[in-house]
Amino acid sequence: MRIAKVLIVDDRPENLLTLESLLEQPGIEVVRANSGEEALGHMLDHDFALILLDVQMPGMDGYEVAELMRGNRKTKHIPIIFVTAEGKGKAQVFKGYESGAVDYLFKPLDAHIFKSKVGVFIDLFHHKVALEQKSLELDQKLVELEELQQQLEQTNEQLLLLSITDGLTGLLNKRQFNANFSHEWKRAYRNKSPLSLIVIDIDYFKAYNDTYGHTKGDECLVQVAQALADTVKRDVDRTARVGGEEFAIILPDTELAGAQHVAERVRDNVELLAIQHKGSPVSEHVTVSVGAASIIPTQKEDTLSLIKAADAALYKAKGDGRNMCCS
Ligand code: GH3
Ligand code: MG
Ligand code: MG
Ligand code: MG
Repeated sequence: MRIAKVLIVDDRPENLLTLESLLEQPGIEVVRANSGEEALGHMLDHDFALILLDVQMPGMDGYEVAELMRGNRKTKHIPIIFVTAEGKGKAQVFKGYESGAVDYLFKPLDAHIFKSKVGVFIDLFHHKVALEQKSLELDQKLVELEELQQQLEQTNEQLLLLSITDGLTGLLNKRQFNANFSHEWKRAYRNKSPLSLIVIDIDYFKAYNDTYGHTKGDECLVQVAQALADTVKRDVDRTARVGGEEFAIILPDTELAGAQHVAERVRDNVELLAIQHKGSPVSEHVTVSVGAASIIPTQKEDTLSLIKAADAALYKAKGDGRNMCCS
């Protein structure tokens, strides 16, 4: 338990001695002051549980000390009990309360009354200290809670990201492609705006795996995916891995000419990766075939029509010799 400090202020040493002996008990530390000025000096160094203040003192009297304390943010909550000579009128007592005292005791002091009154304030002080401690602990908990909430948010964001991305390439996964595609379809239908779809398939990828192994095959997929992501510049465009070695790009607000342009850049950029492919009959490097299609939707739920059109264009690109774009 924290020591409760009590300041006693009196100009007469014998009064200070009396007060000190009455206050002598474990848990209480007494600080003495011989004048109002000295009392104020102590205020800044200590956190007092209680002040016992003489009224009549040469120099600054008890009322002035009390008023100065009330005017100071640091000391205004410290309880003051005036201790003064008996025989003073009611007016004096009122003046004492007005200057901020919580009680008024008369000398000679009755030990029993004195101790019980002081005891009340010492108890209140301990209660206050305990509450302050609790409040500090709660503040600390609040900081921890905020940290935990931040971690939770980050984890949720990571989970969300993982649930929509393809683990190998970091592109959107098939499920998210479907969700985005149907969303963009509805928007294009509402706005009567063109929606384009590009589908991409790596040429002779089975042969690539057979020649270089599955691990190299995976590395190739990552590189191709990166080339696709780098090719597609607009924020609204969405690039996804929709099959083993198949990719798709959704191009909102894009007409066929725009889609054809992107398709050709995609094909070109993959070829420029210059990934060696000895097993390919069409090129010494890894290449892709690309199908593009565009539509202004006239039906609310007919997403398959655009997918079929793009797939048909891809099939044509494969049939016409691969490493090419069709639409
Ligand atoms: P085509 O030019 O007609 O597209 O020939 P292809 O060999 O690419 O076509 P096919 O569909 O016959 O083969 C696709 C191959 O892609 C089969 C499989 O070995 C490979 N593949 C699919 N998914 C993965 C993958 O996640 N990693 C690796 N390394 N290979 C994959
Ligand atoms: Mg005096
Ligand atoms: Mg395929
Ligand atoms: Mg293929």
